[in-house]
Amino acid sequence: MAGSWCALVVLGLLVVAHTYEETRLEDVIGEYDFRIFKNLFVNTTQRLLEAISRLENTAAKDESLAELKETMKEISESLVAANEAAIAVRETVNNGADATKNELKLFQDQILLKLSEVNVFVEHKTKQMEDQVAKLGQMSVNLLAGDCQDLFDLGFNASGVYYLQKFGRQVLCDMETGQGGWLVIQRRAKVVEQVDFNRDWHEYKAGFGDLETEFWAGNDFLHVLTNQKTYELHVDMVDFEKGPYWASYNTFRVGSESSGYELDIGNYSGNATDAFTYHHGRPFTSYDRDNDLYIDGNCARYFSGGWWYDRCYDAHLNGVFPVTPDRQNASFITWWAHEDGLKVPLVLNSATLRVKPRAL
Ligand SMILES: [Ca+2]
Repeated sequence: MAGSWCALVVLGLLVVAHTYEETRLEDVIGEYDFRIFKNLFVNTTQRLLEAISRLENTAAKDESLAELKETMKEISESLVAANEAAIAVRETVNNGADATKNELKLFQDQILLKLSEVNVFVEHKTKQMEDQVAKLGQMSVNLLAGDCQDLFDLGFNASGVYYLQKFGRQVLCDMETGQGGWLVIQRRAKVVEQVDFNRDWHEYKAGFGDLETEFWAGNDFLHVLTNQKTYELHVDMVDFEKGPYWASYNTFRVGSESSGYELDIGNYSGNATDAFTYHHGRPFTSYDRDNDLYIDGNCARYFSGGWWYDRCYDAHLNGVFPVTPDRQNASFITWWAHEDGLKVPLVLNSATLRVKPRAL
């Protein structure tokens, strides 16, 4: 539509020129000057038309940016040339009769008005194209975003749910804690509608729950996610009596399904005691797939919830919330801590696991 409008404007310019050609301009400024002016004018409008047509047809992709800039340069030159032509005509007849001068002044004003309209259109079009190119540029980078850190680096600094095109899935990003760029892989909270974490192998493989409340990101995703770069893991927990605790691991990687999603975890720091390293090297166990080291049974059946059980756990963040928290019964969502030389369980009201690429 904009292209048609513009073509009309240019056609209008040609009509104006043609009208003057048939009336008095030629007589006033002389046939020679008029021919020079007319050629210049027709040539200029023709170049404008071509440039605008190219602008309309330019595919909005990265490599078109150079072409777009070249087109804009041509249009800009055309506008300058058209204006110079008009000034030249006025100067040619500067000594003519007042009536003629007025007529030419009117003609030049018309040209300038039309040209300014074309200029506005071209500016608008340029802005539109630049926006498109910028958007496409961002999209193509977005396609490569493999985690929340990548998104953060692209300028997405608000926490919330994002779509990772690379994996075709939504993820929850924490862009505020620490330096931001955290991808939340698990969340437990006491909410009105608790998510059941007592799931089978395939459900843990695919992931389940609600990113807004409680969820497990999925073992397949954990595998591909944590094998892109070297990731660190941060655990936030809140004990029902003692308040918040944290544990950080400089290494966190999950193996492929053929390894049983074997856990590679290490280099603890925090205030919660290192309970997770106990699970290093263990494959995942769900109630329907026993990969644990407990000979007499399946840890996921005993304690509910899939996990990297050993014999059975020091940390178990996929367990159930006790109806009444009780430190004597650590069969629930638990993290074993050492306090005052004693091994005591933290009994949790909430837990969050989040990862980000380890800083170099
Ligand atoms: Ca077993």
